Amino acid sequence: MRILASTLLLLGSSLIGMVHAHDYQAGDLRVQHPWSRPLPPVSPTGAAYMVIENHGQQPDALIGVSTPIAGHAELHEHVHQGDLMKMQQIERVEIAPGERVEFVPGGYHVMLFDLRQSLTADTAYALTLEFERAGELEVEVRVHEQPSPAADRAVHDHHGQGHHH
Ligand SMILES: [Cu+2]
Repeated sequence: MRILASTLLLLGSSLIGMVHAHDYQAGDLRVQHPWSRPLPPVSPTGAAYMVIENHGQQPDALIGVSTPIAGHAELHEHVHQGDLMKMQQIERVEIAPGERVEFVPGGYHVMLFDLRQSLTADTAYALTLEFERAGELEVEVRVHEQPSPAADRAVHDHHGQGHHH
């Protein structure tokens, strides 16, 4: 009985942590679960991912990123060039009203250069997002392996299907 109770407590707090404690709001924008993959300490570069939703009536755009743990941070996208995938810097990422933009491995990402702190699993760092309308928002990026993509994606796909037919 005692084991069951503590298991439920643990499960409950981790769910709360995922759904509530790690979302950020700036005006009509919601930033969900910023995260980075752990990397070996020697790695000079890294990347950060998140989901940004625009719940307002006005378009907005992510136009800048910075963090104390990197000498330099850029917005990047992956583009296909024939059979090759390469990444390149972009000036801005538009977030239209009602839209959900995912920063994921192989897609949009925040690129970190000249890391001053290694991306060690179970640590976190501050990242400042600069939005055209909503202004600056500081979020905490958590370092861990890809967050249970199966469970996450199932929810998102279901969500998407409901809105796209
Ligand atoms: Cu990149």
